[in-house]
Amino acid sequence: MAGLLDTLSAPLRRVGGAAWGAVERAVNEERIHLAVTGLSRAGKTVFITSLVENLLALAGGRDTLPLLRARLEEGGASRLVGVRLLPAGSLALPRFDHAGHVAALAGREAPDSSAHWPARTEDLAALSLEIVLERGSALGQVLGPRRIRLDILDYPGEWLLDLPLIGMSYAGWAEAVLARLRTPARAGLAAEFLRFLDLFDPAAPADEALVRRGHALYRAALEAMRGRGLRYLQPGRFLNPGPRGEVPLLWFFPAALRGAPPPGSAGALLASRFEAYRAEMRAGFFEGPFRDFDRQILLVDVLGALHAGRAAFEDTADAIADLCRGLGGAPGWLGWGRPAIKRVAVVATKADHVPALRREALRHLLRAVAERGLEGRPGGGSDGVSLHVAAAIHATRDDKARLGGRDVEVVLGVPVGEDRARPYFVGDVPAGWPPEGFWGGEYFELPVFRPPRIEADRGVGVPHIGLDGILVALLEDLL
Ligand SMILES: Nc1nc2c(ncn2[C@@H]2O[C@H](COP(=O)(O)OP(=O)(O)OP(=O)(O)O)[C@@H](O)[C@H]2O)c(=O)[nH]1
Ligand SMILES: [Mg+2]
Repeated sequence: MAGLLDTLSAPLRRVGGAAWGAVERAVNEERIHLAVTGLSRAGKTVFITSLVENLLALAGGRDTLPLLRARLEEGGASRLVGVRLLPAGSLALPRFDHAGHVAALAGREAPDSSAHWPARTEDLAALSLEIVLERGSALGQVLGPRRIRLDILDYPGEWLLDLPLIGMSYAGWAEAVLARLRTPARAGLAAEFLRFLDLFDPAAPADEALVRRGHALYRAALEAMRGRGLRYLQPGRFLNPGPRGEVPLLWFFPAALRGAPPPGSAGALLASRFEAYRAEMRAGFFEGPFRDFDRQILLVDVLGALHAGRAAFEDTADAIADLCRGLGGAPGWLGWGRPAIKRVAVVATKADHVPALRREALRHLLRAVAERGLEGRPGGGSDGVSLHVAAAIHATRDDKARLGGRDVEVVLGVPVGEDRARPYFVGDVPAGWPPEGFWGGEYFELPVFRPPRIEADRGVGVPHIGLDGILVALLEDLL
């Protein structure tokens, strides 16, 4: 049987190896560009690291992804032939440092061998993974195994929010940012910048020192807002400049223009830098490596936003809504034709902060957040969209504790910097958009639990919640 493809291919082989390679790839290889997206600190890098480790472990015979394993079983045997990280080849992008992230989680980088979370992402990084599957059908016997090539991109989360920005003019963007900045949750944090703006005249001749001062104050305001859990923060490179560091096109800030600014004025300088920034992000990020993806994971730290208070929660929801609109996947998205996104998995991350009983409520809360975005999605609605609750790395275990005279479900985890496990009670997770009475007004952060120390060399995978369901939803048509 296996001879059939050989017989059919014989003329092509004579034409040349390159032609044969192309035919073989067309028949046997499916290339998927998977964008793992999310705002800053949503959990992208941890997610990719765990996904890869668990896929490698699954191929090594460990039951790390039960739903995926079940999907690949046929007649009592697995159709999974293998999983491997592909060599970097001639990639123009930096490579995702999978080994480095695993080493941190395995405690190899710490003097006391304790596990650490990977560091904040400062630049784009790419990774390619190949999943080899036996074909189920009789035709499979003729053609041999299929290869699914997953190209995955990691990037600093702050940059994603430049997506709504690149469709705007300077004047329109500044107006929108200033309206948000003057809301009560932000005005206090941006007070010094707002006072500066009161005295700033965009029609006056450009004074570089003054423009730099405005830029520094705006940037300080963004940092203060990020520190309070606010997430709708633009431009992304003000918070995370990336490998090119401080370049003059960054030195702008939002200021209200009254009509077109005269040539040589401060307003004209701000607008020209905004245009240069926009053009660079568009060419270097959104139209470059970010352009071709056809499946998407959107990670949302719903619990973190909920705990940071009403302003942070609404801010995250607004950001997610605008991203869903932009990333929705209709051809012609933001004016340049891009392939449609076939499947989107929207995921509430870090679900190991709540015990199993409350994860269903978290899913409903995620639905409420996602629905606002999906309504405005080009092409409309929730086609191809699935909702999930997950923890890329399960750093806790469920337990019960006595609190205020009653038994409550808690999670047990070791906070970073401590060495004993503590119970943590997340409080109520509303099973929908939080009602008025929900908000207490205070701000607090979710505890950061130490990750479990993984055994990097044994290929046993990483404990997680829900990664298998996400993979099945995203890749089902290919499995
Ligand atoms: N308990 C728990 N914490 C998590 C999980 N995933 C992420 N975290 C926490 O969230 C932090 C941020 O995760 P990253 O994966 O670095 O987030 P990111 O989206 O890559 O962030 P940027 O690179 O800054 O955009 C980690 O350092 C952990 O503290 C998880 O599954 N469980
Ligand atoms: Mg990251």
